[in-house]
Amino acid sequence: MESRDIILIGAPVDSGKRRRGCLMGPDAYRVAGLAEALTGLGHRVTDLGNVVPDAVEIAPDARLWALGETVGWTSSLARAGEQAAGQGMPIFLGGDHALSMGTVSGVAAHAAREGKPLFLLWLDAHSDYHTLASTESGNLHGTSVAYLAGREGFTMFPPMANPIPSKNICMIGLRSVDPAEREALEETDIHLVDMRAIDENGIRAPLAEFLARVDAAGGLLHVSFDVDFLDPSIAPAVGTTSPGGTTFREAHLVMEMLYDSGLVTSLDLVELNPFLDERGKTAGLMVDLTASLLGRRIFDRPTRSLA
Ligand code: HAR
Ligand code: MN
Ligand code: MN
Ligand code: MN
Repeated sequence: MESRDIILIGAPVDSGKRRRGCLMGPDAYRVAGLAEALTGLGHRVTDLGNVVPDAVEIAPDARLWALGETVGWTSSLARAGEQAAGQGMPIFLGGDHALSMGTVSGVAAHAAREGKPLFLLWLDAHSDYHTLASTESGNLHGTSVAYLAGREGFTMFPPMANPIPSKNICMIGLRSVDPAEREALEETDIHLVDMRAIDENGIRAPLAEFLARVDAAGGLLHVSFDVDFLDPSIAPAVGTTSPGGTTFREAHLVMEMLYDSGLVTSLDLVELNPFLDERGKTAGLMVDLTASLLGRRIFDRPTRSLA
C-alpha cells in the first residue's frame, strides 16, 4: 500500500453560523485518534496544530454573521492550505464549512502553480451555494461553494484567484437546497447528486463517473466532507441536522472508492460539533471514514468466491 505524508491542520472555525461548538472539532478528532488511525495504516502523519484567523479591519454587516472573522479565517487558511499542499496531503480538521473558502482557495493556488486542474467533491446535505446577496440566514458556511466557484459579490473577501470551473465540481448527498441556490445551480455544469438519485441508482455510479473525469484530466482532487452528508442517526453531532442522509455503508463505500482511485490530494472534515455528540460517536465515525479514505479495508478486491 502506498504510504503518504499526511499533514493535519486544525481549523477551529466557528464563525460561519450562529450555533457555537465547531471550534472544538479539531481536538475531538485528536482525542478520537485520527493521527493514530492513519499512522496504523502506514502513513507518516504530522499535526501542525491549529491555525488562527488573520486580524482584518472590516465593518460589520447587519445581514452577514461574523463577516470579519470569516474573512480573517479565509486568508489565514488559504496560506496554510497552499503551503501544506506542497508538502503532502493536508487534512483540515474543522471547524464549520466556512473554513473551505480558505482551505480550498489555498489548494487551488497550489494546483495552479503545478499547472494541474483542481476538482472539488462536496459531500454535504447542503449545496452551500448562496452569494452574500442571496443568503437569507446570513450564515456564511452556506456560501462556500459560491465563493470557490468565483460567483460575484464576495468583495470583502480575498479575491478568488483560481476559481474552480463548475464542471470540475460534484456535490453528493444533497437534500437541503434553498430556492435561490437551486435556481443558480441549475444554470451551472456542477454535477448534482441528490438523495433521490442515490436512492434510485446507488451512490457508486455517479462517484465513479466523476472520478473518471478527474483521472482523465490529470487533476488534483479536494474532498470537502460535511458531517451532515451522513444520516443524523449515525452522526448526531451537527448543528444543521437534515434527515434522510447517507448510510454507514454508503459513506464507507464512497471513502473506499476514493482510496482506490488514488486521486484525493486534500481533505476537509467539517461541521462536527462535539458539544452535540453522543459519547464521541460522530467523531469516532468520522475517524473511521477517514481511515477508509486512506486505505483501511475489509479484504482486498476482488472478494474470493466461496463456491
Ligand atoms: N442553506 C442554508 C443557509 O444558507 C443552510 C446552510 C447550512 N450549511 C451547512 N453546511 N450546514 O452545509 O443558511
Ligand atoms: Mn456544508
Ligand atoms: Mn451541510
Ligand atoms: Mn471501510
